[in-house]
Amino acid sequence: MHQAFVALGSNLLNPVQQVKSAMIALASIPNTRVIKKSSLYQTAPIGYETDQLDQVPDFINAVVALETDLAPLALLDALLEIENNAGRERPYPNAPRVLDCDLLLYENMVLNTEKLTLPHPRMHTRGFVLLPLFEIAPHLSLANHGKIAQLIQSNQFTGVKKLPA
Ligand code: PH2
Ligand code: MG
Ligand code: MG
Repeated sequence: MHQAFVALGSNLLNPVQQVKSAMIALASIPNTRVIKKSSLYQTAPIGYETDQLDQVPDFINAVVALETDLAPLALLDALLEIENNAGRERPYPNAPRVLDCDLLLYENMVLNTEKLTLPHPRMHTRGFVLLPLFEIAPHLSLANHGKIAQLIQSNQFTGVKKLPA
């Protein structure tokens, strides 16, 4: 079995329900178990122009730890299928989405291919990923950016609010 971490995000069509349903869908991937689930977090949108921001709804984000027998690309395909089943459309980059399922980490694997980059190339800059990840894996280190506890300490991540269980 291999350990993997997946980030979930939604800012369209009842995001809380989308993320909860995605957690259930992850548990039904073949040869895969959900080991840990973070709380849900309400997070301010990152990576949009300031003049767009008032039109972009807040996200709900969470991170899940998996154990899987699937290889990374097979797991990625399963994640894309979960997005598609949720009705994911891609009208333009960073469009509001019913569900985004990003493979963050697969063991300590470092991979740079067209289809998949591991660790996820932006995860070390994103409070909406690091804070839920820290909740379920406080001792984790990234192959390329060190301890996540350290990353959280040295960045002032704002706009990430843990929701009550
Ligand atoms: N996902 C993005 C871009 N910006 N901001 C927040 N708060 N949460 C996200 O999941 C997110 C984002 C691209 O995938
Ligand atoms: Mg994403
Ligand atoms: Mg994605």
